[in-house]
Amino acid sequence: MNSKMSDRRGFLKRSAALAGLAAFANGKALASVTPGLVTGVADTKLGVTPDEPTIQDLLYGGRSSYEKTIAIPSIGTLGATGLRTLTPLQDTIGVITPAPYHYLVQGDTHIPNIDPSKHTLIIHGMVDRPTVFTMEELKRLPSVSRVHFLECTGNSGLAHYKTLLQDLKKGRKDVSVIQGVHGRTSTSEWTGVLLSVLLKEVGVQKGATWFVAEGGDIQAELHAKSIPLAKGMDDVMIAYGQNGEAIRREQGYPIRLFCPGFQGVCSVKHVSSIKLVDKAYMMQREITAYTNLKPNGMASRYESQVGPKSLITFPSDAHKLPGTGFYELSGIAWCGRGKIARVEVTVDGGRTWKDANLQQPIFSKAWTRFRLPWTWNGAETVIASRCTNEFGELQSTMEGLAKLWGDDVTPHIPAAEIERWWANTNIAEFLNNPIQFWTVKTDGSVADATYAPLYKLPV
Ligand SMILES: Nc1nc2c(c(=O)[nH]1)N[C@H]1C(S)=C(S)[C@@H](COP(=O)(O)O)O[C@H]1N2
Ligand SMILES: [Mo]
Repeated sequence: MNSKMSDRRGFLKRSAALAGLAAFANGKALASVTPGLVTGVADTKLGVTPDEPTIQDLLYGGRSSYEKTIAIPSIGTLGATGLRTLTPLQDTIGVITPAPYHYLVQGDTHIPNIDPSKHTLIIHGMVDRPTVFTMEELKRLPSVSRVHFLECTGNSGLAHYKTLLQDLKKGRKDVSVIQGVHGRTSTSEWTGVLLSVLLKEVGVQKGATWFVAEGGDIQAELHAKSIPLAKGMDDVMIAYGQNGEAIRREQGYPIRLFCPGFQGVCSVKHVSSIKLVDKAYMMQREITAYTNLKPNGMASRYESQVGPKSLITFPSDAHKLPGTGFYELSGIAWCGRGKIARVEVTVDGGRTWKDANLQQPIFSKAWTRFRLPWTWNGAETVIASRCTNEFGELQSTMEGLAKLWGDDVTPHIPAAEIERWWANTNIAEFLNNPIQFWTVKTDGSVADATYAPLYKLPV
């Protein structure tokens, strides 16, 4: 430090002490501001006086007014019941989703603002000591922090693509395939108590094989979900923290059940009751919704784990490349079972695949950021990513997935048949993890090349 600088610091210290705090920040509400913070934040000589926000705004922070990215209201919201927002995947950086960008699926138009001092969690049913836990009690127990994705069961479904086309037809401008079709997933660091810790406290009785978790929010239909007890004993968490702060109201304040790697509907927000039982309870959200209709007319239920999945987020259809030359292709890969082991990228329509660099550390059941240097020569080309998890399971194409789903119920399925099911039923609606192809056009614009060729029916 040179002497001029140390002089200046001395001056600042002295002047703060002399002038008192009111000299800073144009006299804005300072009562709750600590002296050190004011000196740092508001002193014009340090060049950090905020233009727009008030000191109070800065106490919780705010982004630059030049940043415009938002989690847009879900496609097809007009007329739909419930609240939904979509994560802006096209603008994601790294692997953590800031809470304001976390997607939202609320089965009701009501988001409760629960007083944590009044909220409790009861664990009952087939247990030795039925127990009511207050928030204070939960927070005294040993905790864990883990980075995990959450994904809505319906994410990437063909039904969302159809809705997107309808919205575009109505003149909506803010929607893209990357956000509109795929934006029901986010990744956060979740902090809480493992359910296994609580189950040990209450003593699980012999014969208990499932538990039913219920949300404490008042909805037209109660949000309740049956989960296998084995999952509960493994890595299910009662989470109260999200990215280093209290879980957001939209994400289930003050606590949510968090079931890593399982479809989003299992992660019951505002959880207030866990009942140990000896069978799945066939709740509304596992029988009349979130089931996959098969070609033979039978629906499969309790399909829970998200398959290996990846998406190139840049460039995607929300972007337009400004010209030829160097770009870093980037995207996210995740799976409900373990870690992502490999992501391959094609820039020539699938003729050749190159290994992308994976961001370290790789978390289990979490987004993994991948990156690959790329020089675009200006010619039209098709790009895509495909991932493999640590068990060697490879992400498939739409066609591959349809065969997989159909295999055990019918013999060979001709492609035309598959298309007909997609058009007429919700066969491909849930737990979709197809390879997403993007066409980079000569003008630099990017278009979806997975859903568009399949969905040929009138909107
Ligand atoms: N209490 C309650 N829990 C809920 C829901 C709900 O509507 N109410 N929606 C479920 C669904 S379908 C999903 S995908 C996730 C969404 O969680 P998020 O809104 O935090 O993204 O929460 C699940 N848990
Ligand atoms: Mo969901």
